[in-house]
Amino acid sequence: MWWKESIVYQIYPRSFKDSNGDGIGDLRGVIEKLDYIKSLGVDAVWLNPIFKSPNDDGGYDISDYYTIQPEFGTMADFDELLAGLHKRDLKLILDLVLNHSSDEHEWFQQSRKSKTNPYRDYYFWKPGKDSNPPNNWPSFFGGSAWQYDETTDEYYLHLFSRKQPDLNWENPKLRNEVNQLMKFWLDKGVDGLRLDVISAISKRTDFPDTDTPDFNETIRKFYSNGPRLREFIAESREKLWNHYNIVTVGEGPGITPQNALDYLDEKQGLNMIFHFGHMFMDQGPGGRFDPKPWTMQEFKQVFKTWNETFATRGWGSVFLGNHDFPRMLSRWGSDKQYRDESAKLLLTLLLTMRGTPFIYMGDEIGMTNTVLNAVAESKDIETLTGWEVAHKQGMTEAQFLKAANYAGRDNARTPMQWNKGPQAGFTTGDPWMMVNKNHAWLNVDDQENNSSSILNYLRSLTTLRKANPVFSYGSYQELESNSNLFAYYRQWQQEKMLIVLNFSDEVTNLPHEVQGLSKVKLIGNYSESDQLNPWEAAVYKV
Ligand code: ISL
Ligand code: CA
Repeated sequence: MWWKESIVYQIYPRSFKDSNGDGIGDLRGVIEKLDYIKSLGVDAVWLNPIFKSPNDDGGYDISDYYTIQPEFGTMADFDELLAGLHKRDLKLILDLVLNHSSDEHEWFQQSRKSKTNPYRDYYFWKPGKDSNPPNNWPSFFGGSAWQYDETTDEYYLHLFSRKQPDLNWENPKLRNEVNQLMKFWLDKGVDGLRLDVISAISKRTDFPDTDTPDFNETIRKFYSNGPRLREFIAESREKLWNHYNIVTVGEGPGITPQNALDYLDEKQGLNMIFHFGHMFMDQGPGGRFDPKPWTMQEFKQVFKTWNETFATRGWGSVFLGNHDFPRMLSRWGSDKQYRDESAKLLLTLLLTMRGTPFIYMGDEIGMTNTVLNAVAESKDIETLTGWEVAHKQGMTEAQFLKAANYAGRDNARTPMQWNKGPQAGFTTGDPWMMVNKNHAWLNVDDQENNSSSILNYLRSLTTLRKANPVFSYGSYQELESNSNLFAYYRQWQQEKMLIVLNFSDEVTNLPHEVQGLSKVKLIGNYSESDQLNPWEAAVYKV
C-alpha cells in the first residue's frame, strides 16, 4: 500500500502560485513549481478543492463537481498538471467535499423550487417550529444550522455556512450521483481522495436538540458518526474505490480514538483518517475562538493514544498544520527567538512519527502566522461569522482579534513566499490576500542556497525517512521524560531509532535511560553537544 510509505505535500492552490497576474493562485502556478515540489522528496500532492465554487468557504462550497474553478484554470490545465505530477512519479490526491454542496449547485437550485421537485430530497428540508428552526443545532460558522427558505416555507440544514447546504446521503439517488462524480475524477487517473467532513455524511436524522453547550461534543454526538456511516462508506468502497489503486483519506471533526477504527475497516472502510486530537486540545467549549492553554503532556498523550489506536490495524496521518489551523511554527514552536531550531524540530516530529506525514505548504521554510489588525482584513468566513457571534456576546474587537490571530485560518492562507521580491514572487498582480511582510527574509530562494536552512533540513528529513522503513512501519514507544522533552523510540525488525525533541527554551538532558546508550546521530538541528539545547531535535540510530 503505497500510501503507507508516502510523504504528502498539501497545496492550498489559491495561495500557492499565481501564473497570470490576477492575484489568485492557479493550477498553472502549481505546474510551474513541479520541480520544486519534487525537490522536497515528497511522493504525493493533496490539492485543496479546485472545483467551480462561489468561494463562500474557500472552495469548500462546490457548485459544479465536474468543472475546474475558472479562476484556477481549465480542464486542460488540470490534465497537464496531472501528467506533470505523474511524469515526476508524484501522485495526486484531490479534495472532494461531499457532506454539502454550494447553494448555487444545480441540485440545490432545483431542490428549493418545490416540495415535490425530484431533487427535493438531495438535501434536508424540515418545517420550522412556530417560525423557529426545526432544532437548536448551531452551525460551525455561527448562528443556527438551519436556514429558512420562504419559497417552500421550510428550513434547510447547513452545518457550515448557509451557502453550504448538507447533502442528504440517506437518499440513494444522491449517493449514486456522488459515486458518479468520484468516478469521473478517478477515471482521469487521480491517485487518491481526501474526503471532506466524511464523518458527518450520516447524521442523527431524527434531528433531536443538542443537549450540550460544548460544540465539539455536539459534533461528536449529533453531527458525525451517525448510524449509517459504515454502510455509506462500504457502499462507495464496494461500488467504486475497490476498482482503483487509490488512497482514501477521511477528514472530519468527531473522529475519536474510540470510533476511528469504525471508519477504517480493512475490507469496507477508508484507508486512513486525519485525527484532530492535538488540533482541538486548545479549544474551549466555545470552539476555535475560545482558546484555552495546552500542555506538552496533553500534546504527547495525543500521539500516544493514536499510536495505541492504530497499533495493530488502521492507519493514521500525521500533521501539525493545514489550511484550517494556524501555522505550526507559531502554534507549537518558537516563532521569534528559536525560529529555525523549532521549525526543524517540528518537521523532525512530522517525519519520524508513525503514520503518513502531511507537510503543509510553507511549513518547509518555516512560514509563520499573519496579523489581522481588523476583523475586516480577514478572508475567512469562519473568522468573519465568528466575530458576528462574539460581538453579539459582548466581546470587543480587540479581544476577538487576539483569539483570531492565535487560532484563525487566515494564518495558514497567506501567499507562499517564493522570494524577497514584490508580493514574495507569488504574483505580479495584487494578491487576493496580503503577503506576510517577513517574506523579505523568509522565502524559498534565500533558503535554497543555504545548506543549513529549514528547507534543506526538510529535504534531509524526507531522504532519511525514505531510506529507513522503520519510520513508516516501526512501533512507537514514548520514553518517560520531563514535561517538555518529547522522546520516543521507533523500532522495526533490527532497526531502532531514538528521537528526542526539546520543546522548550531551556537546556535539558537526554532521558537518563538513554544517556549511556551507544548511538549514532543521523540528523539534528544543532552540532554535537552532550546536553539538549533549546528546541534541539535529534534522531539517533541505537
Ligand atoms: O475549522 C474547523 C472548525 O474548528 C474544523 O473543525 C473544520 O471546519 C472541520 O474539521 C471541517 O473542515 C473541512 O470542512 C469545512 C471547511 O471549512 C474546511 O476548510 C475543511 O477542511 C467545510 O467544508
Ligand atoms: Ca491566477
